[in-house]
Amino acid sequence: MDLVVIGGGSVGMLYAARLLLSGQSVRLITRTREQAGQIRQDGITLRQLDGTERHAPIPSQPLEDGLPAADLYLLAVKQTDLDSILSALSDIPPAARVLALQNGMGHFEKITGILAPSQCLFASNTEGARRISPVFVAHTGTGLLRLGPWEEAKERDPIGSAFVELANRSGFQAVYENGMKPFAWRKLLANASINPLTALFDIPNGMLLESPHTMHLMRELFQEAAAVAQRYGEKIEEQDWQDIVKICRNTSRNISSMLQDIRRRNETEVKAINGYLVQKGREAGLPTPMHETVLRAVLLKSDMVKGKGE
Ligand code: KPL
Repeated sequence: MDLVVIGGGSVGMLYAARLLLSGQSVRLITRTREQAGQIRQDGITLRQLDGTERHAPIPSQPLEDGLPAADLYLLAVKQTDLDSILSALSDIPPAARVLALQNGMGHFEKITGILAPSQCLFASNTEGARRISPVFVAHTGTGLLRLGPWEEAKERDPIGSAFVELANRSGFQAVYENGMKPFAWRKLLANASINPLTALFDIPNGMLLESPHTMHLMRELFQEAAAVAQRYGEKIEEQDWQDIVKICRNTSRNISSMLQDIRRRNETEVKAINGYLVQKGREAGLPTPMHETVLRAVLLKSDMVKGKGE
């Protein structure tokens, strides 16, 4: 299978490096020419969970040089960077698939707006990764990769199925799901309950479990988000809360993507995560005061670290 990973952030680098190291040919497309040049020169260093480091010599090129032909494009850019990638995606071969790995919501509308629904696959990924430099990524926690079409389809997608096998051979835990929408909602609930708190308190995921105060805040965020999800037809149960606690435990050393963004002075995905819940809550007449508060607080913190809040 011809595979292209789009995005030189933590998730893109993790997938590209592990797939390449298991013998799969893979190319990495970065948003900046500078990073592509550095990767072409140095390859990617992957720090594995056991602390050992491996070198992955990955061919890389910037997005502005266009997308090479492939069977599958792993779209590993943030929601906030999606708009700048969309026009390049409209030129991919008609038989190719795009696997969207975004956190939050909003990407479904954008991607299906330019590609045929049969070309679009969606993923929910709870693997923890940290970008240490443009050529260095650390794998910081095990998780599960679920992927498939957004809505239930009559037939299993052959490229999606082949990628599930490939990902499992590369050491990921991957499963094919016929209908990703419920999992996207659950991932949204997890990100909305974990990420803003880690970003505001500047702590790794696992530390949320260490204080009754953070546990309480996380639980309140979960309950508000669950009420919104239920209003949109998702049946949220106690097990879904337990799953969020498990994600924190399994990625305990991980610095959440939102905290990584704050630390690197990048725009966060808080609008696509907590902002989405506030918006959907408003449309359904459901108040979401906790999500509104963390949304404002993360936006403020983001401005402050960028020096705009002074
Ligand atoms: O998806 C994540 C993120 O950081 O965005 C989790 C699973 C919470 C891992 O940190």
